[in-house]
Amino acid sequence: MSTLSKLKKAALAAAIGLTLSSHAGLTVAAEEWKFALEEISGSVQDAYAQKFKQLVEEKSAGDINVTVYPYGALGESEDLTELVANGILQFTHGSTGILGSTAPGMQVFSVPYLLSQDNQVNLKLLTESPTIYGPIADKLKTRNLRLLSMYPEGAMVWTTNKVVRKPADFDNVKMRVMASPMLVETYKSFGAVPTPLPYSEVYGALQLKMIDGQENPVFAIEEMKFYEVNDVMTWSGHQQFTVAVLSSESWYQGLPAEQRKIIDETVDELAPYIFETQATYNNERLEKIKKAKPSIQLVHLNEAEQAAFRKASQPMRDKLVDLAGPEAGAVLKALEQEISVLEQQ
Ligand code: 6CS
Repeated sequence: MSTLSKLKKAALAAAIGLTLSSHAGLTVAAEEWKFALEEISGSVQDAYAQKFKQLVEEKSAGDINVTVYPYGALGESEDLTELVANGILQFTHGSTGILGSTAPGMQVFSVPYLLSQDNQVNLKLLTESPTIYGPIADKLKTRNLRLLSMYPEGAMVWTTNKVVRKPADFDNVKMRVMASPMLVETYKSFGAVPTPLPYSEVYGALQLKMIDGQENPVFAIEEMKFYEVNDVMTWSGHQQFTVAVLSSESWYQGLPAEQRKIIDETVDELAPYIFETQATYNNERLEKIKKAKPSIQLVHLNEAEQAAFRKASQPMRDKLVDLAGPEAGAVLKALEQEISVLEQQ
């Protein structure tokens, strides 16, 4: 093939969203699957997507190329979910905090103290739960979203400028939350002033003192540099940051069986990998923060201190029903039941 016709073919393939790969001695058009992240390169979501890319490309022997789009390339979290629902992107991550505005039942994961302190329990729950892959996934299907998997990205840690050990310490403290009505209500119940903001605006808002604090896992506090503009990190034990891996339902259903199998197998293989990776990332990033800012104050709430926040947020169970309907209340009860059974095993 002449260089010109090779170039023409490449340009045409690029125009229709295909890339070229060599297969059994022939140059064939590889399909491109686009995977968007709500986080930057080097994040936990990036680790997931890069491994997904590696496994899918290996399993398809080069017939499929996965392109990973880090946060900032395509839009905010809500935009990414919309692009997947419309079939423009094939995969995205959806933080349950933000996904609640698309699928109200997802707000169940914003109920404080829901998940177990034991991540082996959470691994089983988030990858196999009949409630998650039954009623919750069915609700997402009505928005043309397929729930492929869920995983935690680490314990939520508060960053603030003052020490917060009891709900009264949150008085007048403006805490940034993801745009979820449940998170707004939760932080009100904790005694703070919740302030929803997009992820990209948190650093600037902290720097300009438009907000006083925020919550996120340690790896995110490090890579988004929130520790530079806050002085205290507090492990409150109230929640894990959980995320859903989503694809377009109609796109998935239209795939040949062998490609659906590649996705399903890859997602299964990734579950233990990402559970371990997020723990490593969170541990390593804490060391980075301590090195970069030795003055950072690290606070771990003890059992009694946690109990005060737990008590203050008790009405959130009823609030979930007010905000997301009785089905969400039933989902919460079913998940609590599953967690308690898994904890006994
Ligand atoms: O706080 C947020 O909005 C974001 N936090 C993380 C760790 N991932 C994505 C999410 O949008």
